[in-house]
Amino acid sequence: MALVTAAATMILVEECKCGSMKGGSAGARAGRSRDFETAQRAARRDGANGTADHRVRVAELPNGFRHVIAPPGTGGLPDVSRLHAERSSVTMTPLGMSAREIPVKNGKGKVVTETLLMAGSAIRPMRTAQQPDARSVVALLERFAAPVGCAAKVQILRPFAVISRKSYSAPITLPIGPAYLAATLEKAGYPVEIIDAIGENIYQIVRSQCGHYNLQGLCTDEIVARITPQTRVLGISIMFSQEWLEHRSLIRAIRRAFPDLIIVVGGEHPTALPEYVLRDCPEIDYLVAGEGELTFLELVHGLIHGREIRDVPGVCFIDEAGGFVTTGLSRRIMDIDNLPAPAWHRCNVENYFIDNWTMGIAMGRNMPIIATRGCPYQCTFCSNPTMWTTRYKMRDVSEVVNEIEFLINHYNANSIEFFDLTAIVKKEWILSFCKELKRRHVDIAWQLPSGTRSEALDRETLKAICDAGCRFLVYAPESGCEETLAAIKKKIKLDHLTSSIRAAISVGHTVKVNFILGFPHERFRQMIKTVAYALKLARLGVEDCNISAFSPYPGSELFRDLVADGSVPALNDAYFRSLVTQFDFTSSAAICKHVPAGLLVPLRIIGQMLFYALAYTLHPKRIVRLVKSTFKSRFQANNLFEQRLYDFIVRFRTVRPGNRAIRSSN
Ligand code: B12
Ligand code: SF4
Repeated sequence: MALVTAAATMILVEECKCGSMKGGSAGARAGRSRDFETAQRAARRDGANGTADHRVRVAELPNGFRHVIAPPGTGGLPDVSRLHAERSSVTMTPLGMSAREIPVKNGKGKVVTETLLMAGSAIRPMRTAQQPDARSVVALLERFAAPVGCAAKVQILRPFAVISRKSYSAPITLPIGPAYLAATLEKAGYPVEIIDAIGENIYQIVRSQCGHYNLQGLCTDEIVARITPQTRVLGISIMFSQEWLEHRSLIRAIRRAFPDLIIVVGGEHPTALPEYVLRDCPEIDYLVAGEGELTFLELVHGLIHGREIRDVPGVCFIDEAGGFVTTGLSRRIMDIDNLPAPAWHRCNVENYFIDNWTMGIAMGRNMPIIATRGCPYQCTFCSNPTMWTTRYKMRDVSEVVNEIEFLINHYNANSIEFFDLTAIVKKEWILSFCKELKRRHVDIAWQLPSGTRSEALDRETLKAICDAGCRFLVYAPESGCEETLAAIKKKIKLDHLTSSIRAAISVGHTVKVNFILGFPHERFRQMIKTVAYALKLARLGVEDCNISAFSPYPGSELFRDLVADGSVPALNDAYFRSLVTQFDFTSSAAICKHVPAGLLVPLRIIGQMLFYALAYTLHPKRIVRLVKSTFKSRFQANNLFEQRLYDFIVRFRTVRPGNRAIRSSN
């Protein structure tokens, strides 16, 4: 990695006592404009030609101010709170933006405007498709194979679930990401194990120390006890940003118990905020940004052989000088059909079947699958453009059906859930998938619970997927207001969506719709349109609806914009806690500029209640069906509402005092 030339000669980077970056040079001290402009130019140039210095530089200015320069690709500014505390006259944003005018106080207390240059592609959604990995999976499995007789073990941890204490529900699923990682390492010959903290103790729910969350699964001590002395590398999957605070504490506890263990994290959250995560939790050694299988394999191989890992694409770390080193996002795997199938034999799959823990409608033995990776769209509230970029890869239809057959034969699976970001993009793909299921007489229910787009879902496709076993279909329009849809770049037409939903219901699908209220720009009347649209869909026969409150997830375009305009002032505990809105109706965290939380929260609750009131009273057969289901020896939910109700009862029984009472976490 090349270092910035001109700027580096003038601005020295050194580690200061507090661990934040401190820079100073004769040139920088001599005059603001020359140094600052030079550094700014250098940062821009190096960002453009891809040779960015991945260090954040802080230029000392003669008036006592500091300018923080984080060239594109660095992931923004770390540790600003400390810099801030050090020199309180300077106002700084918590994350990097390209160039921002900020009001600062000069030495005499007068407010002046300064330009603060910061940038970070890691928090800026990628507008292009990530580079493909030119290397083949098979070749890499060979090239990075474990040394003969390798004794160094790799464990992959999926931590406990972090659920708001006031949550009415929160789905629990099998860990498909870790299962993919384990399969790849196993195929390359490494001794590997998955610690699925949720699956290994699914009925244990403990209260977090801060009192805000319930933690489901193995608790910290139990996870630490599961790490073996032979383990050389511990990979930790961190998916949700809202779980970060508790998972950070867990990582700290693991580090205390195992000072020499190499800790690597990956997943959506670290990918969105790589530098922040590494600096916020120095107990982590390496971070993998983006798609994980091949990068993790190469990293593990390098670590076990004691090789230099600075050039492994997709790896980030803090170097000895305190600089943030990154090789960017991992390159996208092109031949995903050659990736080894998820290593379910390393998880306690059966535990998930006991009380039907899953994302969609539980049918007894639901198992997840992924048929596509990435999404070609760029909705502004979604982190996909940062994590997977716009590169969209579909697996070969016959490979997907092979995997389904395997799950039926080995796990007796009776329902397959697609965890794809947006499963149905290409009509030809889904039609040939249906054809293949029929040709092979694969008789299984399958579901699309994570939400899909409607473009490819015309009557012909809807009929085909229904005939081929699709039992639950989730559309994700997000809004019922065209203006909002345009603002969030959702790129759907409501009339087209409505006719697709109408057709879906008429061919026999159980349909759910997802909405979000409270986008930053939204006005009350626009939100009302969304609620009204939801109610219209209830009348049409849609069975389920989720109205969530907008949360600015790291990695999304809206998150970046809200940081830029100061609406997200700092990445602190309060921010991460504010993200827990999904299954907690009491959460009043709202970032909408025109509608206060006091109005948004009741609107969400009323919208949701009215939807279900209509969905049941206008379709009384559903009430009869629900009553019948409750009298069956094993409850069978007919839609997601009933499924979540069931989950709620199971959790309630689990945590009821006198039964398996909630304990405090350690
Ligand atoms: C299934 C799913 C769920 C399931 C649970 C999934 C699980 N396993 O726990 C349920 C239904 C519970 C769920 C709930 C929610 N979800 Co969700 N969900 C997904 C979804 C659709 C699929 C996840 C998945 O399995 N991906 C496929 C696997 C292969 O990818 P992966 O896990 O990311 O792993 C790869 C890499 O990340 C990396 N990797 C992962 N871990 C590690 C570890 C190491 C060491 C390394 C090296 C690499 C690595 O390598 C893996 C293989 O390439 C994703 C979107 C998506 N397709 O990713 C959203 C997504 C993860 N969900 C999201 C959100 C926001 C939520 C909710 C808040 C509700 C909502 N608005 O949708 C809740 C929160 C729940 C909670 N507990 O807090 C966001 C997360 C954003 C964020 N930064 O937090 C996502 C990204 C969707 C989006 N684009 O907005 N979700
Ligand atoms: S919200 Fe859905 S369609 Fe939009 S970018 Fe994210 S995954 Fe793609």
